[in-house]
Amino acid sequence: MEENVIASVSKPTILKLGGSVITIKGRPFTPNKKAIIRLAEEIARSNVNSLIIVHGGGSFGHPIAKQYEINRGYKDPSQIIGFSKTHQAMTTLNRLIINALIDQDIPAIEIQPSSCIITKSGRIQIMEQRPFTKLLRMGFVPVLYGDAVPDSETGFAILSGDQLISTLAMRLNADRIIVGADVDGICTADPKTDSSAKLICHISLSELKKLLPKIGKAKAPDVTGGMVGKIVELIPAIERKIPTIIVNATKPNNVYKALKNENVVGTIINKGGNVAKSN
Ligand code: IP8
Repeated sequence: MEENVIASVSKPTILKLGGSVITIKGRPFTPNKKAIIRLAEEIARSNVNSLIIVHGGGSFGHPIAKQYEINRGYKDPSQIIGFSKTHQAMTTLNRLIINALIDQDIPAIEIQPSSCIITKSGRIQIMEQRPFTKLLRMGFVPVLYGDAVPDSETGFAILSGDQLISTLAMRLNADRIIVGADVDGICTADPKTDSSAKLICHISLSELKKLLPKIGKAKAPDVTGGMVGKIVELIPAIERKIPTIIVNATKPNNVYKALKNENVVGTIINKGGNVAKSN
């Protein structure tokens, strides 16, 4: 396709589909097929122009990465096959997402983080983004995922989908970040262990930083840090004024509403604390 027939570029929306939404977290290598199909349908219905999707590892990437201690870096030759298996698990999950999206006529295209990213001690150091930004401009929907990636200091590392969304949002000057999680948003305490926890609809970055110690860590074998890890990763993008909303993607229509910029139950985080939308 020639440059002059490429659709005009608007700032992309970055959508994260959490691993606990698209897989059954306690059961290794078990996709939540119903959720995947529903989310693909919601994404298609929203008809968002310029979209990048990033998904998490859930019960595919995390248990195997943990078994081979991939997130500790290369220590022993026996881990090499574990790196391959972790990546294989992620591509298997990615295939299910891509298939569901294409079934909805969304021109989804897999982008393998392990082939275009090198981290340095777990942080993105090199990212070759030209192929997928070119595809994005042509109207494709790049689909990336948390992955086992080469690392210039430690040999290899686990790159979380959350670090990816934040980095992509900053590098591509994203319009917004939508995080589809398995909770309603950020609460005053950990909603999975504390029944008095209340949802916070809007929060500023400074308030969020104060609240972080009270928010729970993931219980499932999550090598990248659960909700706290998620939020810490988002901070640099929010600091650059990229509005971010966390919604419960296990509940039908939340991702659709967030993509359409409609009112939706969730937590909006922004740098200053004042945003247009409320619940
Ligand atoms: O679920 C981690 O991605 P996340 C992916 O977004 C792997 O933290 C390979 C464990």
